[in-house]
Amino acid sequence: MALASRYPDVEIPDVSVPEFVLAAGRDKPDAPALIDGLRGDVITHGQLAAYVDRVAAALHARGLRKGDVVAMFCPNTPWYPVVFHGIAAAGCVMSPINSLYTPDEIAFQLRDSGAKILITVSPFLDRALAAVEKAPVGEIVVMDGAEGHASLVDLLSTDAPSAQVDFDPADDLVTLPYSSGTTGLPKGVMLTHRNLVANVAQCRPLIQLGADERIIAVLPFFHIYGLTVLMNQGLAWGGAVVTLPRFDLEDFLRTIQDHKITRAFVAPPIVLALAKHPLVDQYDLSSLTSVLSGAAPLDEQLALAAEKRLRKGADSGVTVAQGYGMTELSPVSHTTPDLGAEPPGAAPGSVPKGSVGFAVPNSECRLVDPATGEDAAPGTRGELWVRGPNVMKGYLNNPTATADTIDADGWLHTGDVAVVDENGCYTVVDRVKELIKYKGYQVAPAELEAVLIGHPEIADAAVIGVPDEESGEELPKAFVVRAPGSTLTQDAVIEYMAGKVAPHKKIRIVEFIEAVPKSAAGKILRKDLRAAG
Ligand code: 4UW
Repeated sequence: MALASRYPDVEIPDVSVPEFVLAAGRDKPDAPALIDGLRGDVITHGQLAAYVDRVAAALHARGLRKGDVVAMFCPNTPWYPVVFHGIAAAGCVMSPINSLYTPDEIAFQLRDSGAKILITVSPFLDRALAAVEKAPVGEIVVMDGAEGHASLVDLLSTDAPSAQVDFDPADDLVTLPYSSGTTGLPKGVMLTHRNLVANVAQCRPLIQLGADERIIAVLPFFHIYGLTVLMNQGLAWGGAVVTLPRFDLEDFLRTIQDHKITRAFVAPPIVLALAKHPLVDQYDLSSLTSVLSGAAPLDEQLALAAEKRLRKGADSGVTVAQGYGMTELSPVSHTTPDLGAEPPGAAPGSVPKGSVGFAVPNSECRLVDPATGEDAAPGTRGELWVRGPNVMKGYLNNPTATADTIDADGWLHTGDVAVVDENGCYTVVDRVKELIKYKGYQVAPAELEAVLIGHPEIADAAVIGVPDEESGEELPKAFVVRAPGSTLTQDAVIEYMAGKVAPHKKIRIVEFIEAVPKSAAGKILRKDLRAAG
């Protein structure tokens, strides 16, 4: 049975992402759009629109056209949104690369996405150059400049004519982030202009950002949560987005205080710091009205503790609550509304703390018993399926994985298990897919298994996530079958992997086994490994 959103449908304008997101700023060209949280540099809404036009023109002048992929390998700065919207306004597709990636991981994405240009920053240039040796691109642009490379200043100072692009928002891709989805290796998630425009519009009735709000952007723009919720939602209603290049608790707290941040969209480790770290008391955080956490489960008691602490002394009504999303959903499917923005008939503050809130407008959900494929009985758990205008177009060059994830009726199977209460509030209670989340980042077991098997002394391997009581994190654990005669140690396996993958994907526990349990079809029986510990 399809459960419709409790919110009335919203209009989804049939326009490109830059046209939609930059519209609000046209009425307030001198107001800040982007602020560097550390340096204080400001880009106004008027400058943003002008710069976006120049970046698009420079890309067109290089011969790039609709559908061409441009990869971005950059930390959060005020220039990231300029470049993203410039790429989008040129009709090109921005593929965001995780800042922590190793050259091998970067090369995989460049090759798989077919990126024509790589845009990076000078501190990342060594890794970028090592990656393009394996997966060549036409050009590397270094935003802040480097010998022999075009810089952002070069792009902005082009006198080429503005790019003229005839958009078909429902069909044209705007971004290509990578996700492992429910199984297998990372895949390019094809998100259209309409997907991203829809998702910002769908959040509007729940998260009612005012034109004078300030959003702190510490979560990375290279993750779809940062791209849609922090950057695009933050700009679309005329507010200002204050960027930080990485999470450092003192910088984060000082930026909230000094820039009078009103909203923080974060992940659970930041809520943990807000609840527990002594430094928090040294800053005036009273400008905050809302802290929303997502990307991994947030403990209910932790949310309550953070909320209590932030309210103390500040006489503020700040709320700490949760949203839920997935790259393949652009990403928001559920979130906790602002107080007073509950759907018709629901009482203010009626979202339980452990819940991820209501389904966004224009969407429907189902909770399905994975064993039977039937709808779960009311009030009982089932796999969450979502249908709506924010569901991806599919996985790049992978019709099989697409068909395994989006069924013939358009339902996207999330691989997460949820329950819904009588008010229509959803709570995520489990995950039935392979994916591991470490500090909100994706860790795909299949990817780590492939790297492990690349070791000459490893005959076979399987990876699962195991809960760590102390940190509340899931830790990637490898079950390793040694090659005959090998004396490989646990530490040697950990060290080998640390040299090959980004820090969040490191194997943290190793157990040697005789054979990896597999089904007759050769699928790793992860639940047997889980049961064995
Ligand atoms: N509780 C439990 C949660 C939760 C969760 C996500 O890397 P991806 O593909 O995407 C994300 C997106 C997170 C997000 C988007 C919009 C938003 O508003 C918000 O909260 C404010 C968060 O992480 O990983 C998707 C997977 O991450 C898990 C879940 O398994 C999902 O399929 N996940 N949010 N609140 N688990």
